Amino acid sequence: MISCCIFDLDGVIVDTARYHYLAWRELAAELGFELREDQAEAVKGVSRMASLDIVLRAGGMEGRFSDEVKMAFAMRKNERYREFISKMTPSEVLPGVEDFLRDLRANNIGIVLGSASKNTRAILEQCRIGLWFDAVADGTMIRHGKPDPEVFLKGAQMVKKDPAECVVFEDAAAGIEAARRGGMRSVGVGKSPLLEAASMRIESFEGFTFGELRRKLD
Ligand code: B16
Ligand code: MG
Repeated sequence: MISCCIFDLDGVIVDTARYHYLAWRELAAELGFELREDQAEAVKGVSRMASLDIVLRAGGMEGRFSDEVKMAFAMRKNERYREFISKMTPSEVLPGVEDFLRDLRANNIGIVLGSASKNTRAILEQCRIGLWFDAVADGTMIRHGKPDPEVFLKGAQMVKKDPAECVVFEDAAAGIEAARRGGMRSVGVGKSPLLEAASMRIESFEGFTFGELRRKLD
């Protein structure tokens, strides 16, 4: 049985990965190295500080800075990222997402957001999609980032749903693993080969229906 769908934000509802990349790339340039897009792939779904470690490693700079300096780097990156997301519009909600949410609503299925991002509220507001969600669990509420299941378990708890009845939609391997550890099924969204551990996969939400989800997973 499926009674609740939990959605990751970045890469599932909207494509903010591009803005994360641009902001990290600027930080890397300030530090004197070029961050390639394929190197930034690994920050998807990972918390801000863990992402910073990945970026520093890409530049061969891991272990060089104190925690204080690293906090300042992360803050600078986030300020730049906030500038990018402050210009987002509802047109950036990914194709098919709102139709699928409408379908879930019509079938009386819980709709929850589960994101590692501390900027979740700003993005939901900017793209005017916040009202779809019965509950929002985000990076401001948790202590352990994905692949720990905390953010998804928190979301399920907020709407009083049993994890076994929840399906997580994720674009990142860390999120698929978090769903598994939380006892939830998962749908890998996108083309990445890293999503093969998901219970099922879709390339995008275009044309996808709750009926198909139920047929494949129930
Ligand atoms: P912030 P998700 C994740 O969001 C992003 O995929 C990841 O790249 C980012 O580092 C993380 O949020 C933290 O974001 O710096 O805004 O707090 O995919 O879990 O929705
Ligand atoms: Mg994501």
